[in-house]
Amino acid sequence: MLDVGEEGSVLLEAFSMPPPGLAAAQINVTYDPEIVSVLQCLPFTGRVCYPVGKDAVKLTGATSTGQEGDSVLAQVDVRCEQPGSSPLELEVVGLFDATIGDPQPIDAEITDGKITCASGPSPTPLSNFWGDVDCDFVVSAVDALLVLQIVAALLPTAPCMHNGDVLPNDGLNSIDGVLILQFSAGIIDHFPVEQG
Ligand SMILES: [Ca+2]
Ligand SMILES: [Ca+2]
Repeated sequence: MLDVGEEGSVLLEAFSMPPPGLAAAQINVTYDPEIVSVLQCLPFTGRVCYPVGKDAVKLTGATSTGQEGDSVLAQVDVRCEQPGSSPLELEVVGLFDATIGDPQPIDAEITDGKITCASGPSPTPLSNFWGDVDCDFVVSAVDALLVLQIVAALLPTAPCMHNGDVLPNDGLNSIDGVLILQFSAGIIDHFPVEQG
């Protein structure tokens, strides 16, 4: 799982290749270019790996001796572009073993991968819940009291002080505290700042 803008790597691996081992491979990997972009594809031992179009990388290559067991074929470096999930679909065009003079196809079970991009720590927009200076999403007498304490310099700040200036253009002062108190008591049903 990556955040948007974050980079990560995906390994293309071959598992449990029987003797004489994997020698030639051609594999296409497709992905969702809306979600991820491929920065580069690093092949291992005797292979080449390159992007094809906007939504695929192609891995191809051959080694004269086979690779038995598990091996890494390539490393694909990706970056998350959008929140979401991109499949990594593998299409095995061909896998051949290292039988000299007569490479035999290898049957392989394909395991597709997936990349999940989280939206990440996007900056939360500073939205106003007017009158609520202690961030509890309730406008109460406590909020009015906090404003009055700030105005009296008894308190340096409040967690959501930006919600306190309900009569704008004159800074935070005792009028704001009174308005918040009136709102909490139901005497007024909106603040001057909310008009227009
Ligand atoms: Ca509150
Ligand atoms: Ca004010």
